[in-house]
Amino acid sequence: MVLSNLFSARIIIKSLLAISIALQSSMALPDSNRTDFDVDDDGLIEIFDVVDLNEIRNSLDGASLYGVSTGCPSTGCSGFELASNLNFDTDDDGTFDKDDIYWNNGAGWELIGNIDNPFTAVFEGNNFTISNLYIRVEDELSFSAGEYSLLFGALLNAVVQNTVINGTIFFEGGIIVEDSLPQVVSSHSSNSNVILCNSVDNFAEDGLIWGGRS
Ligand SMILES: [Ca+2]
Ligand SMILES: [Ca+2]
Ligand SMILES: [Ca+2]
Repeated sequence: MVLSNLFSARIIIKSLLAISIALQSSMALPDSNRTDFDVDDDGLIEIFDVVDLNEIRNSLDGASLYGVSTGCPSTGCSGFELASNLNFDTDDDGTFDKDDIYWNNGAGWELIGNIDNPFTAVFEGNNFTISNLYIRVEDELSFSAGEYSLLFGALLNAVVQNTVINGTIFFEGGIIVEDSLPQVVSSHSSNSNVILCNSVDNFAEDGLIWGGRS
């Protein structure tokens, strides 16, 4: 009797485990299901799409993505690298609007990292382009000159290189300092290098758009 009860308990536990594993795998993002997060073993985790890019904000030290570092070298991973061009016009209809993943009620992209929690790793763009990145700023007075940024909010001991960004910072109103062009990162950088990065950007305000290059 005791043996049979034990046997039943084991079957129940096994069944529960199987259900749990099935639930976990069905809930997980496809991107987090990789068997190798650093395919070329250079210590930089590959970024394949905008969802991967967005997840960097939760791994500011570059050691993992989605909390996983499977496939990184034994010394660990120390950053990220673009493995593809990225386009924030995620439904590919030619415009960035409410039907795109990171529309965010019109606020658009949230910068990666801030002064309190800066990005501290390597971001290698491999000369790929990030397109249709859009940021809406309600109060441009919160940005002092030179701090207009499209991708990163703050860097510390970081390297960002070989990245091209095509995007727009949209101001709700007010005066824009014309010689302050959008940057890949804000001026909140400490002991960091930003090398060969290019933003081909626009500022926009009240229907006016003018180009800039930094
Ligand atoms: Ca890699
Ligand atoms: Ca690997
Ligand atoms: Ca779209």
